[in-house]
Amino acid sequence: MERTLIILKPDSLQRGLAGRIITRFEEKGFQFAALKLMRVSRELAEKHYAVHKEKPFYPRLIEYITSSPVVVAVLQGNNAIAVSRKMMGATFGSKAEPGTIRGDFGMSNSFNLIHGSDSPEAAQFEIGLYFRPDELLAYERASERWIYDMSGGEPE
Ligand code: D4T
Repeated sequence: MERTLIILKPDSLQRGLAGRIITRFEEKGFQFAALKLMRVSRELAEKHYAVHKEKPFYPRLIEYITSSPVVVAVLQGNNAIAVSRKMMGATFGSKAEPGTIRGDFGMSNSFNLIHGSDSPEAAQFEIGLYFRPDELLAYERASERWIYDMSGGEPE
């Protein structure tokens, strides 16, 4: 099973959408390996978004992510990165398809409600930035055998 980091950005909480967004991932069948409310420090934000340092939107991105608390979570599931990013929709709320999180809840391009790791390497790096190893929990869910067809030995 793959793990990925998601962040419900400040606008998700300020607009009272955090619970509904979390529910979408629960209903889809993801398992939460970690979940917490936190304030992102400038230092942490700069580490996370280092790849965007030279981009024109970088200063506003740092302002935004540090402006108010966020919910960070580690989602676990088969193809967790691709599946969760598909649920989020295109980066800009104005372009995201209806049915996706950004498409259903967002109008803004920069206030885009949610972050999700975009590769296994990014997921490993970002999970390590936001969580200590002992905050990641492994546990059995009774529903697991009805979320995936395991009859072939692999999740289907
Ligand atoms: P994140 O990283 O938040 O999951 O978003 P994406 O993976 O979908 O998008 P990204 O890395 O290209 O951009 C990171 C972050 O910067 C904001 N942004 C991006 C912005 O404010 N203006 C822009 O022109 C772009 C490209 C939105 C997401």
